[in-house]
Amino acid sequence: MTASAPQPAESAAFASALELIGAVEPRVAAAIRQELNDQRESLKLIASENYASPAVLAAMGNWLSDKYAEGTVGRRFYAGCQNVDIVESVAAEHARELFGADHAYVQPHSGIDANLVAFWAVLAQTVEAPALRDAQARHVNDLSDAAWETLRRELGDQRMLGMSLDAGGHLTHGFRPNISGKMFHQRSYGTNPTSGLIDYDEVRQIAAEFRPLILIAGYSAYPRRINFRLMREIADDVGATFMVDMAHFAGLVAGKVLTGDFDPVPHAHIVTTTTHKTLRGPRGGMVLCKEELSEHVNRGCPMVLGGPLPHVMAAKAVALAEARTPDFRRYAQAVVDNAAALAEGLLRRGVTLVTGGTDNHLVLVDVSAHGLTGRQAEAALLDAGIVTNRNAIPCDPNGAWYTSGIRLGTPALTTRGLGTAEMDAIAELIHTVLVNTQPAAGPDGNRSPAKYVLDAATCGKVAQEAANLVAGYPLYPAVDLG
Ligand code: DSN
Repeated sequence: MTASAPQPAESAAFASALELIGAVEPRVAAAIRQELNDQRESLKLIASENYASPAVLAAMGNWLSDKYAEGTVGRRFYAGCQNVDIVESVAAEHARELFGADHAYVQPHSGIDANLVAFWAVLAQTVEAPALRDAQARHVNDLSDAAWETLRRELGDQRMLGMSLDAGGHLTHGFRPNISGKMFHQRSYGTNPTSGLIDYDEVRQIAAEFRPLILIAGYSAYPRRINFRLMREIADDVGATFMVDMAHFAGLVAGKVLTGDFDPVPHAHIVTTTTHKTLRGPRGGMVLCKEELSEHVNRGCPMVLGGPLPHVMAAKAVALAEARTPDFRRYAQAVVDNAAALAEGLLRRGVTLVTGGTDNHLVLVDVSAHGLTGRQAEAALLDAGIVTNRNAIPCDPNGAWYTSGIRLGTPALTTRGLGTAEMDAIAELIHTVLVNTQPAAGPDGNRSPAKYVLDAATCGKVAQEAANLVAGYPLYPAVDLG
């Protein structure tokens, strides 16, 4: 999305849409307009966010939204789904071809939903549970309480092994606050305390002891590649199903930056993802799997999903078509190059990074050396116009709320066209904020994990430089709303 002149068609399309909306509810039209302005002005380093193309956005705003289409292509619970069938088939075809998957299911509304579809598919395929087959064969609303009770009994004690939350794993990989933590008994593997890297021997040892039904790999805050060939070997040794949640790095797989041992699709039995992060599509999810799991995956709706969102599936089809182009490959490589440049810039200035660097799209900064919590660093950076999010680091003494880390990611700024020189400039800005922010006392006089002081002059100077940086790389340059 590098600089180009406003295009009359794109500008007119979005301006007309806003006019229509504004005639009914002006506050909503104003908020949409303001969101564009805010995003244009923000130096966004949230590792899980991106900017979808105007074509992807436009695919979501239309009458496909009006259609109910529970079931899947060829097996709908509603009549009149011929156009939804086309959209869903095209998205699935692109996904299969792009990722080299046997099967693609493009209905999940989010990453959590995609994971739930995958968990239930694995349970249905591997656990002898007639009640589950029965549940899948009907509409979920038709199940009696007694049927659910039987189902729970039959599923029994199932186990999942995933990456620990503070090492960068995800809540939906069997942790208590998520339903997966209630469906499965969970154990985690962490990272080596010295290198910060996954210790595959440790994973092997825990898997041998714990014997999980599902071994899951994937992360939301691990700045390194995972060797999926090794993980699959470990799963095979203990008879586990190997699942990968590639939500964060799907765009790097699509863009052929992650290949061979680092491409999950050939190695995993089942792969889930979101479509809005590095993949740069609409907000949503997707499941890819081997043929033997496809029938169970296709029962995701109505087993665990509400009615599909045909307009979002249309946008997924558009985004996946975009991801098949040479341009997208260049983009994926630039995301990783930019993350490396950001990491090098921070390291050169003495900032501590978990694992000492990155080889994917994200960087995890340990801010404890600056005497700060992640929450203080996140807020001070935001004051200075730099949008990040706080994140726990391995064995974090400040827990998941205040944390000791901030997570930085390059997918969004790379979409705007910023390159490695700008990443070095951003490293300078981040370093300036970190060294000039001091923890402050709370109302009781004690040091507070949330309060901080950043002098106004430094804050203003960094904010101005951040604004200048993004101003040079206009967002949605083809859209001029007047
Ligand atoms: N919320 C996503 C992230 O920021 O990584 C993961 O679900």
